[in-house]
Amino acid sequence: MASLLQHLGLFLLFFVSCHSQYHPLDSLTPSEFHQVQAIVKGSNPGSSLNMTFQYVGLDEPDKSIVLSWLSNPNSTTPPPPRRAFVITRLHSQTHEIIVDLSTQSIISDEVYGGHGYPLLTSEEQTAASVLPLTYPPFIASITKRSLKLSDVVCSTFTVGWFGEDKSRRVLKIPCFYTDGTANLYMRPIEGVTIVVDLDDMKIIEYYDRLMVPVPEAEGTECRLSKQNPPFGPPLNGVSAMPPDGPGFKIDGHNVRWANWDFHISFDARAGLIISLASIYDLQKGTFRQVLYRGHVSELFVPYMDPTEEWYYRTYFDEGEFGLGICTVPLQPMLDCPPNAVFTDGYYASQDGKPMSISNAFCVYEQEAGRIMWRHTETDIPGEEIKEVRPEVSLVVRMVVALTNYDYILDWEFKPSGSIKFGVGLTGIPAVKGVSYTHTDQIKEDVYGTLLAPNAIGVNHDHFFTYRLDLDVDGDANSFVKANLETKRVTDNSSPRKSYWTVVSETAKTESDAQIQLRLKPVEQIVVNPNKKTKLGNYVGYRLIPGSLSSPLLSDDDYPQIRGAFTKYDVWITPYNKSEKWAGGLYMDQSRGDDTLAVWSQRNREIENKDIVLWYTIGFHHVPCQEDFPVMPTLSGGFELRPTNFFENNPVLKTKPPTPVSWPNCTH
Ligand SMILES: *[C@@H]1O[C@H](CO)[C@@H](O)[C@H](O)[C@H]1NC(C)=O
Ligand SMILES: *[C@@H]1O[C@H](CO)[C@@H](O)[C@H](O)[C@H]1NC(C)=O
Ligand SMILES: *[C@@H]1O[C@H](CO)[C@@H](O)[C@H](O)[C@H]1NC(C)=O
Ligand SMILES: [Cu+2]
Repeated sequence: MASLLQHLGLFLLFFVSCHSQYHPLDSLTPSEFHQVQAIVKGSNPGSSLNMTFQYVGLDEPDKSIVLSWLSNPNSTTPPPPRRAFVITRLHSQTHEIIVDLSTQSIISDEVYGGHGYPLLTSEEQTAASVLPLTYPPFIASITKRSLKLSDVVCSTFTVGWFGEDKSRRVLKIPCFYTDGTANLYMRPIEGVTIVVDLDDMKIIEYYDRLMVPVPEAEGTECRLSKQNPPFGPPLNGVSAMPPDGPGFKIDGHNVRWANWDFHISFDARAGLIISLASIYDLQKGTFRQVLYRGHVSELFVPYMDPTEEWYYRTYFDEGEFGLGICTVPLQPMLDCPPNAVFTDGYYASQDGKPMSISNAFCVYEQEAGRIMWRHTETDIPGEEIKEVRPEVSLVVRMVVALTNYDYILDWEFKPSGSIKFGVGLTGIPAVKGVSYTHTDQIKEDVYGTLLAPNAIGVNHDHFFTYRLDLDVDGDANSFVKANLETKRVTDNSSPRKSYWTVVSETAKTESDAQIQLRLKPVEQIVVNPNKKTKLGNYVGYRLIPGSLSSPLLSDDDYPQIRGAFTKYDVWITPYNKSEKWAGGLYMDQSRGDDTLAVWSQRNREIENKDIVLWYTIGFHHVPCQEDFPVMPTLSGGFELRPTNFFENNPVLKTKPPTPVSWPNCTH
């Protein structure tokens, strides 16, 4: 423990010492949040009390400016100007404001006139969620159900868009019963619909349509302190702090480990952003670019129950609630192993002041018992060769808690050049209260699985869309589809009747790169068409997809119009700084007019250009009883893997790690 604290101390030192010389992609600092708050409020002295900050973040400098500044760190040119992008609401209007921090001034302030609304703030959700508790018709509904008002807790759900011409900023308020449990999501109070107008902060619609029993509290607890014996067999923790401290260095927001170098930053909407990932090439004696910037761009979670109380539950969690805002402080030793180092994150409260999330990310070296490579050779007489390299990788983790669900999002950097993206789904499945207590009673479609008496776990999907601005050995890249095609042998030249071969095709425009993977055998490679290996192969990185779950909603269904960016597993777009959010900048009640699917209709050229890879990893979730009352993590992921990027195996000359010598332990 002492050494853990030392490492944290070391980390803080780095952090402080680098404050003066910030990196152009660093997230805003607490002091910068305060400056933005003062400048924006100062520009509206009369109404500053009524203004709400829906989003405050770094206004990312132009890529060309960042790259040229970074390539010449000793030049006298000043770093790109620090700017903040701010979205406020004032007098029922959405404002987009750009603040220049070097001149402490507002560069632009425009009212947004399009469809959709910005990220919700935590404060307005809290304010909306307590309104029912003093609303007489709701109190009557609770009394009618013989429930105690003091045990009712309400939450906030976004309402989606279902073809309405006019919209107001509203939320729906679901309520739950906590009598006898802390697992409120397992005790929904069904049948009541409450709509709150956020601009006026009052209930504008209320109806109580049906009486359904609230599922029982029994068996819903997930706290260890509330469990009774018998307990499961114990699990021994095996990981330990390496005696020499971590093998990585965090300098400001830059992480350096083994052959990797990258930058981490925090954003209220995206959560973790990885930038400027490059890998050291032992043969070339230099770092080579892989990824300019990468993050989750949207998280679409539509439920499959079309009834009055459930149809609208089609969330776009990132654009509506913010993966950063919902990031939870990681618990040392539990969420991350003992050797982890933690960093904090900041976002703006509704009032504009910085809110801190301590331990928002953890960084740790992982020795997971995997083998990096090995070979055994016994065919040489008198000589037996056994070469093994255990795998050690570096993980950056964040955990996002979106009401009932918890998502574990990992970036794993491997010395072999791969980046693995891990997605873990855990937490509490959303259940619907019903009258049934046994499946024998169910005669119609109930849109899910009975998980407990009176509780249906409703079917749904989780689609994580990643935006990956790959710069493979430079920013001019192409996208190659290497199709594996069956060839027939027809001329009797071989006893074989068939084999498969690779037929490569370079995507010229965006439509050539829209791929529905399904069962198609295709290798998808982002290559640099201007760089070849010594043997003449184009240097590249290929996408190894994860679980393939394409949307099953019809194209004309409203949630699918808004989530049209999930239609293809893979899209490629030419780089455009403003095309960051796959579902659009204003996701709440969006109408699907600013999605990746719409931008791509321009069918722009993507060959030998700075291109962005969009990849969606999806999960269809049919709940099962093991998900009750809290579900064991369901894991998935995908990988970006060097493909003819290096001249040969980049970890050929990696030495096995020195065995850890345990203190107080004799061999
Ligand atoms: C601020 O909001 C309050 C309540 O909504 C309203 O009464 C007041 O007039 C507003 N102030 C300004 C300056 O618009
Ligand atoms: C930048 O300046 C430092 C200190 O003067 C020097 O050590 C370093 O080599 C220089 N780097 C480049 C790229 O010129
Ligand atoms: C960048 O994308 C936006 C949104 O699709 C578009 O309006 C704009 O014209 C694009 N800019 C360039 C330079 O292509
Ligand atoms: Cu799920």
